[in-house]
Order: sequence, then structure tokens, then C-alpha cells
Amino acid sequence: MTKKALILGITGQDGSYLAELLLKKEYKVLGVMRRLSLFNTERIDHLYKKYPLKRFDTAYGDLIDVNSLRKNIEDFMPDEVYNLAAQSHVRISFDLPESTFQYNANSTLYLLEAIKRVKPKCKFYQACSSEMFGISPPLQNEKTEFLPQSIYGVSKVTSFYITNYYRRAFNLFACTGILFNHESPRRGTNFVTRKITLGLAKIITGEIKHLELGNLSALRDWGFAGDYVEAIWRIMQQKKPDNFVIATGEHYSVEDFVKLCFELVELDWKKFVKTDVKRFKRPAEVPDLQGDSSKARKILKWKPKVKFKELCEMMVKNDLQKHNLTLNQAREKAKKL
Ligand code: NAP
Ligand code: G4F
Repeated sequence: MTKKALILGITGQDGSYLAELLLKKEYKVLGVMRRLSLFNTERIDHLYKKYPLKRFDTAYGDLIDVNSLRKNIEDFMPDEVYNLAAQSHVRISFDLPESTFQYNANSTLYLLEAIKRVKPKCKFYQACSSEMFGISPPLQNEKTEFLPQSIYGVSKVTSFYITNYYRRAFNLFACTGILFNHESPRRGTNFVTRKITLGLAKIITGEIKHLELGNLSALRDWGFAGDYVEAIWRIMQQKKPDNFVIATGEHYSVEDFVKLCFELVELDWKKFVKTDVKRFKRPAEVPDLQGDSSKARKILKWKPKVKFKELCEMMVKNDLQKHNLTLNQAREKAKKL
């Protein structure tokens, strides 16, 4: 029987990769997107072209519009709901704490309550985050204390507890994935990795002279989004619902990422990067994240495929290509800078 999956956050990085994966697995996928003044379906346009509407379609809905969420569940009657939608930018959550909390925490409650009332057998996945660990020192795993440093982190902790509550109290198949940073050529351009790879391409073409960044000393556990959506799907295929940390264990600073990208085109990053730019710093930072994903590796049999250096190269090449440059052409141009 064809499974039906409802994806909240279909226009985002993870939503687009997850949709691709589920469609390859013969699922019928309905993506929920909010109304914006401009179309932002760039990450999923290829799916509209590749699949008929009865396999892949989108519908409007908003995280804080409870009726829209419930209506999509009633109309589509999914077997699996993936809540990947969020105000996902940590620094912006310092500017917009109230709406970030409403989007990220209330939506989990609205979705689970709708599932409980409309189709209690439907499985539910909530996207949680390593940002929930905040200042808890590494290695962080499922037993680590949550000490978030941002309202974004607090909102995800709340979504975690709501999901666990619905599992415990109402026996719903409600899961969470506590995912560490995962990147890709489809990463939003205001997250640090993509900002760096896009900025590098613009430096090579002469569009900008410098890249402005904030704190380069933060350490993160980095992985490839394509590998992470495989883990998300596996979490939903277990016999029992549970919480899983998903991480590669590849532990590098933001500065390491900058250095690697610039080295690929043989440029000295220190000449082109302005650090300590105040507006990109955070009132409270998460200094050090490194995940222990041994539970996921054992139970889900999940293993990431893409290594940190490959990820970096993949993202640099993608942004150069968007500027009609190969790596070799970029190196030639870089010699003249
Ligand atoms: P993303 O690229 O920022 O995508 C977020 C998605 O949420 C977009 O489709 C966005 O739609 C949608 N959205 C935002 N507000 C909405 C609203 N009010 N109503 C409906 N949709 C709304 O994020 P991502 O990197 O794919 O991450 C997916 C999820 O995993 C998020 O919940 C994020 O917090 C969490 N997470 C991400 C990472 C990571 O490293 N990527 C790590 C841990 C957890 P628009 O396109 O209209 O903005
Ligand atoms: O790329 P970032 O904005 O990612 P951050 O804050 O770690 O959050 C991402 O990962 C979380 C999982 O841990 C997700 F839950 C969340 O949704 C998101 O996907 O920043 C990474 C690091 C931070 O320490 C930041 O202070 O890079 C530092 N940084 C330095 N300069 C910068 C910049 N970050 C951004 N966005 N822009 C800068 O110019």
C-alpha cells in the first residue's frame, strides 16, 4: 500500500531532501508551505516537474494557523507527518523571540492534537536540535541536560517535551530527532556555511571585496543534510517511537570551515574575511557541540556518508558553478586578487 507523508517545511533545506527520499521510496507526498509575497519553491521545483500531482503536491498552511494544519491532516489523512518547519535561525530568534517560540513550540502541539483527534495511528516526527544542549559540554547524547542559550533552543526543548508527552499520555507514535548542524548546497544563505561558500564565490568574481562574519571560534558537529534525512526516515520506521541524536562526530570550528573553503581556491582567508562583526555576534553563544550518535548508529543502523571536507568542497563547487566557474577557473581568477 502506498504510504502518504505530510511534510511541514517542504520549501526548506531538509524538507526538499526528505521529499526526494520519500518519493524515491514510492510515497505519496504532500508538502505544506506558507503564503509569501514571492514564490520560494526553488528547492522543490524539480519535484513538481518529475512527479505527477497525485504523487507530489503542495498545499498552503501556516505553523500558527491551527485550522490550516488540521485541515491538511483531515484532507490528506497521512500515515506519517514530518514537522520540519520552523523559524530555524538562531541569531534571528534573539530579535524575534515571541514569534519564534510560537512557530516552533505551538505548532508541535497543534499538529499532535490534530493527529490525536483525526488519525491517532498516524506517525509524527518533530525536528529537534542540538541547540537544545546549549552550554552542556560535549559529547552530547540523548541523556545530556538541556541548557539552551536562545529562545530558538528553548522552543525546541518545548517541542521535545510536547512530543514526548503525547507519546506517553496518548500512546501516539511521536518521535524526535535531535539533529546537529547539517549543511548542503541547499542551505539557507544566512547560515554560516552557505554564507561562506557563497561569499567566496562573490569574492572571486569581484562582486564583493570582503566577507563579514561573527564568532569564528564556535565549534560545531557538521554533516550533510542528505544523510540526515535518511536518519529521519529511519526514526519513523522503528517498531517503537523514540528520541535519537543524529550527528557525525566531525568536530570543527567555523574558522576551520572558512580556512578549508579558501584553501580550495588557494586564497589566504585572512585577507578577505572581516571577523568580529558585531551584528553577526549573538548575545549568548553555544560554544561547543559534538554529538554522540551511538544510539542511532546501533538501533537505526544509520551511518553518515559525506565527510566534512567533502561537504565543504561540494558547497564551494556548487556556489562557484552558480557563478559559471569551475574550481580550476576559480583558482586562476584567485591568482589575480
Ligand atoms: P530551513 O531551511 O530554514 O526550512 C524551514 C522551513 O520551515 C521552510 O520551509 C520555511 O518556509 C518553513 N516555515 C517557517 N515558518 C513557517 C510558518 N510560519 N509556516 C509554515 N512553514 C514555515 O530549515 P532546515 O535547515 O531545513 O531545518 C529543518 C528543521 O530542522 C527546522 O525545524 C530546524 O529548526 C531543524 N534543525 C535544523 C538543523 C540544521 O542544521 N539544518 C539542525 C537541527 C534542527 P519558508 O521557505 O516559507 O521560509
Ligand atoms: O550557521 P549558524 O547560524 O547555525 P547554528 O546557530 O549552529 O544553528 C543551526 O544549527 C542548529 C543545530 O545546532 C539548528 F537547530 C538551527 O536551526 C540551525 O540550522 O551558526 C553557526 C555558528 C554560530 O556559532 C555562529 O555564531 O557560526 C557562527 N557565526 C559566525 N559568523 C555565524 C556568522 N553564523 C551566522 N549565521 N552568520 C555569521 O555571519
